Amino acid sequence: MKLVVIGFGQCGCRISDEFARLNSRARSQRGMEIIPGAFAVNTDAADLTGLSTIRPDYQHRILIGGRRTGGHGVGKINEVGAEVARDDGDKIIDAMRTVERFFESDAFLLVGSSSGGTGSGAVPIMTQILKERYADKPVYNLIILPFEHEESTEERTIYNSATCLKSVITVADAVFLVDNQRYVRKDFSLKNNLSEINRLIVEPFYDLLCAGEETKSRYIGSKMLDAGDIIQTLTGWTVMGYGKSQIPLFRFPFLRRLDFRSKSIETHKGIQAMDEAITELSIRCNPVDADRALYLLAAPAREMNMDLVKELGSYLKGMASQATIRNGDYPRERGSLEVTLVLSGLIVVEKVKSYYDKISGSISEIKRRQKEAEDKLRELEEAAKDVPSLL
Ligand SMILES: Nc1nc2c(ncn2[C@@H]2O[C@H](COP(=O)(O)OP(=O)(O)OP(=O)(O)O)[C@@H](O)[C@H]2O)c(=O)[nH]1
Ligand SMILES: [Mg+2]
Repeated sequence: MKLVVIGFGQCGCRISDEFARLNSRARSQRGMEIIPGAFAVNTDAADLTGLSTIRPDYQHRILIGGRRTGGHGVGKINEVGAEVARDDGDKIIDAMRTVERFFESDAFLLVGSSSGGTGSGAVPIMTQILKERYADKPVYNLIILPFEHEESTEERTIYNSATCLKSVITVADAVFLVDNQRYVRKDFSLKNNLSEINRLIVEPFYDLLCAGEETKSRYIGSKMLDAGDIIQTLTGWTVMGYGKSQIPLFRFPFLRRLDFRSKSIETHKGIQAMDEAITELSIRCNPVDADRALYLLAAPAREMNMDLVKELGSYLKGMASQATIRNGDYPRERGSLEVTLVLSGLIVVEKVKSYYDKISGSISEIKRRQKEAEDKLRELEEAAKDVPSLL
């Protein structure tokens, strides 16, 4: 499957940059293209400069809201992020259209944090604009939820998240949720931690996107997972997980045949990887609430057999009992057995509900304060009306 990835705001742009690296990896390791376009859109010029892999021209790194924000971001006011996207939506599409491989994709993926200003406001608006323009292509969102400490120190965090989430779920074909807090690893410094988190967020897309683009016969499994399977699976609130277990690099073939235990070892390793994928889901949720699920098993061809694929299916069915489950196998690298898992159409996501609950109690107070701030600003402008200007 080929995705055009568009990041908005600092968080979204960095993750889009990570997708650009994923594509370089697919090209060099597997000779294929999975991200025909990776773009970065921001109201902050310095953040755009700080990226490393997305091409540095103005068609790939797109500055919006120039006159309004002076290239310095929207200061966490996501209404302004939304307005700027509405004003500059055509500019974004025009910039991307000039990139020749823009049309080669199966779907769009728009990325941003829920709690900032630019990404949180721009992702829903651009999703709506893209859906109107390209009715035949699904538009997916990947939304990053804030760390716990940000929720307690910054009131806008919850407000932005709630308004962003309510908006994206009404326009996008599916919304991948990622909770930053789930990725906190205490042994990294914050900056490295964010890069490491971004790498972990993007990693599960690697096999998933590559599997359907494979053309070499030795890498084609008995059930190939392609863009159609993925598109059929994705709907509404969606989470991803990824698990890996190591397997011995080499075992004598005659021993493998004789050893009645080897089959159970493979099954055990497979279940272990599936279990990790479920435990490490990108946001806490209960698989029983999923309407659809998909898993991809990637392992050396000799380790893979239909029994193993079936075992994994029944294991998952035991947990996601309401879900229609699709699957695929992908004969790949030696030494490990990897499971990529997608749960979609979730009917309950506690974290999302908690944002809605938290702001519905204080919505009138927040609106009152917003109005007060706007009134004060207007008063100041009014008072300055008769003061001569030096400009
Ligand atoms: N995973 C991850 N989270 C990030 C990254 N950068 C920022 N965040 C999170 O994103 C939120 C802040 O959003 P930003 O993307 O910085 O905001 P923005 O969209 O640029 O909006 P403004 O700066 O207000 O114009 C916080 O919750 C951060 O923890 C990143 O590289 N990776
Ligand atoms: Mg910013």
